[in-house]
Amino acid sequence: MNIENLRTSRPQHRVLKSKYLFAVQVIIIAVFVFASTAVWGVAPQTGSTLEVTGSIMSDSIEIKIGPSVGQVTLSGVPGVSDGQVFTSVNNLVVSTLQGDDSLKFFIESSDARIVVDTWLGADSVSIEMVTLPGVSQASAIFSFDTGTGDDVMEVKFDSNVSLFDVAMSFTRLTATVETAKVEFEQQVPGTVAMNLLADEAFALGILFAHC
Ligand SMILES: [Ca+2]
Repeated sequence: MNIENLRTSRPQHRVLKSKYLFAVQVIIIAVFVFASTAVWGVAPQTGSTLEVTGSIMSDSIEIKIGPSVGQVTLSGVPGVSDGQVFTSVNNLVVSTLQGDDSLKFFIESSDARIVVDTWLGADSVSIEMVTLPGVSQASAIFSFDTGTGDDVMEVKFDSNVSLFDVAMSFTRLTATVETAKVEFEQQVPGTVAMNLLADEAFALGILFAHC
């Protein structure tokens, strides 16, 4: 190899090295992104929609809605600070991924819209909703997809309004024994419109009490 060839080969070597480093960086970033959405949770807010995603482990997540309108407080979401508060939220979408997850909602509000997907694992989901004083109407729209595993859903309402619209759906992927319990306490005279949709795998129990 003459001197001229040596001079021309060095830039090519640098180009190859640069491409190699770029590929390594891309792989590292891809692994980091995958790990960040799997081992840790995320909670991005887009407009009025908050999407909460748990980890692939067994999570114990608590979500408080209210008492201020649009306020949501998260605890137990890996990667998200406990007690972190979100505002102007009208729609809440929660996925717990794999693991035997515990998901609890405490709602002090007269309007709640929640979509839950518990993915794999034997999961438990509970919702307690209490309407605010001085409000005459309330609405709750809950959608549950329990994925695989035998899961337990419990929903309790404490109503102080004269008109309450409730719509809930319970679906699952492959589980054979699913349990859904609904308790409704109407504290004042009024009307409750409850629309329930559950597929055949759910043992659905409803307890209604009124003043
Ligand atoms: Ca999980």
